[in-house]
Amino acid sequence: MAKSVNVAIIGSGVVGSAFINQLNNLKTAIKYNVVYLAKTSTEALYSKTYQPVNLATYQTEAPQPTLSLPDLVTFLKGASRPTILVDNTSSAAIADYYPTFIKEGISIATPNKKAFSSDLKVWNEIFSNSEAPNGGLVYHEATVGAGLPIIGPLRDLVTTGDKVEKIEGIFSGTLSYIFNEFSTTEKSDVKFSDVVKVAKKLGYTEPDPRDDLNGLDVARKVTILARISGFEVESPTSFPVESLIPKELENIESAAEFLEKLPNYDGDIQKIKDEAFAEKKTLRFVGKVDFKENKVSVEIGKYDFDHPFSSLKGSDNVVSIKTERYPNPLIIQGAGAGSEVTAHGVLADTLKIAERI
Ligand code: NHO
Repeated sequence: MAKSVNVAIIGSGVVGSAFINQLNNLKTAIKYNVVYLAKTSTEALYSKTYQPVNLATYQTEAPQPTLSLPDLVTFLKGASRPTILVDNTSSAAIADYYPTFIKEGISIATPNKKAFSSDLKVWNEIFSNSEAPNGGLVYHEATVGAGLPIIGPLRDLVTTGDKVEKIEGIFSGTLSYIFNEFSTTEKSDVKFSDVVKVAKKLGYTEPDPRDDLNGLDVARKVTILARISGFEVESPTSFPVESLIPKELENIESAAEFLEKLPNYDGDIQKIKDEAFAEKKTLRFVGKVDFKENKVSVEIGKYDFDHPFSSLKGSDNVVSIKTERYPNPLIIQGAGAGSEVTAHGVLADTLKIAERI
């Protein structure tokens, strides 16, 4: 008989709906029974007899109220098959519950960064529960670089005994786009505020661009990579993070007013860009983990015109991993944002878990 596993999906937004569509079109030997699908925080599809949810028609089916997290654990544990919980939300409450799910033997695949980049205590709890007998597995490739293979290969290097010396990368699709357009190897007078406005218009930024420009999303991703490499980062606010938001505009209420006033500060970043250009360098917004200098940081960096970071295109991500085995760094580059690539990262993790449980 073919192997089958149960899947519980939480969230059907941008990534969640792409995930559901990819799962629905999957052709593998393992059968995936979606026994619970929370479309939103209030509406869910499930049946007491664990009948699979129809992924082709889920959008129009009449929902029931969602189960509370403790009730969800009870429901999933009542099934005869092992379960993979796919969290496609950015909910901190669900992330805080990961240690319990894992302790109860429920595995997790997720692009939600919250649990892995908040307090170190939660990270430790998640992975110690996962290593315990009967603990669930945890895969979170899409928390850094969307579908790019970064976390898996980095974990493989570390577990096989390699020593990370330095990780350096461009981890925000939004900030990649902004800097790739703003600071080029050819002279340009394009203004920082204009690039931010175009990025917003193209849908590359969060509704309030300050949520990209404050560097916190990059800090969360760097926290995750640092921890995998063995750097015990306490939280994403425990190391220096350069914000691209002018101090005076931090507390302005609306995103619209922020964008209106941003041009007043173009001169400051233009000066840094011109200085870099004179040295034949570009500006890039980078996250770094440097073991030699015992330092984790998020900042604007300057890169020679012929450095791989300088030739980055669109909203691509890039990471350079220097280890004992790879003194010439391992470079991973490609689309690091978007629903399809993020969803495929989550789905690939789901398949890996299914093979192991
Ligand atoms: P949405 O579209 O807001 O969807 C979230 C859904 O969860 C909503 O439908 C909401 O109703 C539901 N929900 C919330 N709480 C719930 C609860 N308690 N129970 C049930 N449902 C609940 O968010 P996204 O965009 O689909 O994101 C989902 C997760 O993927 C987030 O953790 C996000 O950080 C992560 N993620 C998204 C993207 C993306 O493409 N949208 C990326 C990476 C990770 O690589 C992508 C990217 O663009 C990264 C970034 N913008 C960059 O680098 O510039």
